[in-house]
Order: sequence, then C-alpha cells, then structure tokens
Amino acid sequence: METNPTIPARPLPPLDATTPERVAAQFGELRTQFDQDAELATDENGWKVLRDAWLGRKSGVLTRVTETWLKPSPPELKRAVGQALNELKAHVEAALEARHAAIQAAADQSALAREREDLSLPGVVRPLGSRHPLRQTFEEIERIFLSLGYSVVAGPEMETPYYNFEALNIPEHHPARDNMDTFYMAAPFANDAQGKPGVAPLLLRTHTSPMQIRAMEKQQPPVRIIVPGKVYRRDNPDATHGFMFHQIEGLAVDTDITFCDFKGTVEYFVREFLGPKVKTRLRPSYFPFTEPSVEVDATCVFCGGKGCNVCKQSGWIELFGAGMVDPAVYGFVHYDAKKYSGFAFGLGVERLTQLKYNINDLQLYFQNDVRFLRQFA
Ligand code: FA5
Repeated sequence: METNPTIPARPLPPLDATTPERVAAQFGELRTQFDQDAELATDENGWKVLRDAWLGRKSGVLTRVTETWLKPSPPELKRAVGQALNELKAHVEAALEARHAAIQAAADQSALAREREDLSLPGVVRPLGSRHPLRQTFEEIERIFLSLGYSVVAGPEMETPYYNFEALNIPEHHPARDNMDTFYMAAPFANDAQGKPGVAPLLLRTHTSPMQIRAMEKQQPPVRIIVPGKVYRRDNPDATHGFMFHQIEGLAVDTDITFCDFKGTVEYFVREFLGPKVKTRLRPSYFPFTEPSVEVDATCVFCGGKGCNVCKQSGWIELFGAGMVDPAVYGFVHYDAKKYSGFAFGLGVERLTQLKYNINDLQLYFQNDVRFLRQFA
C-alpha cells in the first residue's frame, strides 16, 4: 500500500556565515537534512513529497536557499554560497533520480511476485462433450453417400403445401395426407411462386422430400443429392415416434438410371451402415411420388435373422421407404420423363440409430440425460 508521508515545514535558519568554510558547513547540515528526509521516501507518494519539499518552485528548500541565503549574501561570500548551492542541488537531483529508479524497480518486483503464475497448480479440468448419437448417424450416412458422389444440401423446415404435397403428386384431399398431418403457420402466408400473396398457410414440413422438387427445379440432371434435416408431424410421442424427428432424403436422377442402380445403392448403403453380414430385401409399398415404391428391410441386427422380440420373430426389420421417381413428379419440375429416370429414398435417422445401437426408446434422444449420451462418447 502507498504511504502518505509529510515532511515537516522547517523554517530555514538565516545564513550565519562569514567565511566560505562556515558556508560549506551550513550547506553540509542542509545536505544531511535532505539525506535524512530521503530515507523516509520509500514509495512513489513519499518520493513526490520529498521532491516537492526540496525542489518545489515556490517554497522548496532550494528556492528558499536561493532567496534567503544566496541573494542577500555579501559579495565576498556570493561565490561560495552559489557554488555550495549548485553542489547541493546536484546532490538532491541525483539522489532523487536514483531513489525514484529504486522505488520503481521495487514496485515492479513486488507486482511480479504478486502476479506470478504458479505453474505447479493443477489445471482446471474441463469436461469434454461428445457428439450426439443422431449427429453421429448423420455424419456416418453423409460419409457413405459422399463417397458415392452425392452432395449434401439443406432446405427450409417451413414449407408451402405445394412443395410438401402437391408437387410430390399428393393433391389436396389425397388420403396420403392423412398420416402426414402437421403444424400450420398463422396468416399472413408467404408469396406464391409468381410472387403473388399466398393463399395457403405455410406448414412445418412432414418429410425431407420437398427438397427433391426444389433441387430439380434448380438444376438439370444429373442430380445426386442427400438432404439431412428436421421434419414435423402431428404424431404422439412414443418409443418409435416423435412430433419432431430427422430424415435424410436421397435423390438420384440421370439419363439411364435403372432399378438395378437403385437396388445396388440401397444394398451398399445398408451394408456400410449396419455391417457386412446384414442382408436386405425390398418389399412392395406405396408412396405417391415413387413408382414402384418399396420398403427396404434388413435382416435383424439383433438376432442375425433367426427371429427375436425386436423383429417380432420375423428375422427382418423395416429400415426405410424408397422407390423409382414417379414420372408424374418430373412433370412438376419440367424434366423430360421419357429421357430421365431416377430413384429416391427417405431415411428416418432416429429409427436407424435405434437399430444400430439397440436403443429401445426414441424419446431418450431428446431428454438430455448425460448418462444416456455418455454411452456414445
Ligand atoms: C416418408 O416420409 C417419405 N418421404 C419417404 C420416401 C422418400 C419414400 C423418398 C420414397 C421416396 P415415411 O412416412 O414412411 O415416408 O417416413 C420415413 C421414415 O421416417 C420412416 O421409415 C421412419 O423411420 C421415420 N418416421 C416417420 N414418422 C416418424 C415419427 N413420428 N417419429 C420418428 N420417426 C418417424
């Protein structure tokens, strides 16, 4: 802590000298006085007080010596007084300077000591997070399709009914809309494709398939994309359903894509994702935007196809829906259906992750329980 010292204001005795020796003696006393005062200046404040007391322009000791000793001194002593005053001044200035440097060095030293880092102290252990199991599945699936030459694209979660349904060959009142009820936005609605004020409410997309349309509108074949993202449905939460979940859409369109290409791609993906021993089968199904449509099944990863509780003794588990793009869809994006063909698939990320890691409840993904999440670190 800084001190706040004072130096007593001492009256300067009159110059009581008739010889240069007496002059020197009186200046010697003053010098001793200064040296004693200087001893008290141990920090910046004390040093300033000392400096002002001795060098202060108005009433510092040296000013008073000039006024009361030098100026009125008789001519025969003036020289001796002047010389002694100069010597005293030089001493005071040099001593002040040296003391200031010493005080600063000491202050630096103590600041260094105060702020010194103790490198031997144990560090702060920061807990390391890990990727969410769904994120790991996303990355794994993206890796597989990127290696096949697909690109990853993203699209809006708020969609128009046109992209979510109509352009996917699901007209209004089509029964396929029944199991895709969703959340609708309040008016005002977004502008339509021609920029006119929209008349239909925006909705939270029920699948990633609208991005098939958006991607084909944007580019001519060849198209090879996957679309990871969130989707929403008015489904009640249970062990295999959420009202928000994730899908990865896949779409490949080119001049001569056949059902064989489709089957080969699907088999390759399933083996890469679930392991080389897993077999696949295609089961007829229905989607308005694919023809033919299939459900892709895999041999049960838990019993190897022998039959267990998970696969309800069938030896097979349903993986995802897929099919060859329905030519009606090409009409909406102005592709020549005679020239182009392709396939599409829609993977449920929660379900695939459940199968891969034997997770029995889909709700666990979203409960933020670190005991669950740590198992995937
Ligand atoms: C579709 O959503 C189609 N768009 C898939 C498709 C794409 C078919 C391209 C053909 C071509 P589906 O409604 O079956 O299809 O959903 C796909 C997957 O999403 C399901 O297999 C399932 O894994 C998952 N899924 C569906 N509903 C839920 C839900 N409520 N909670 C969690 N996952 C769900």
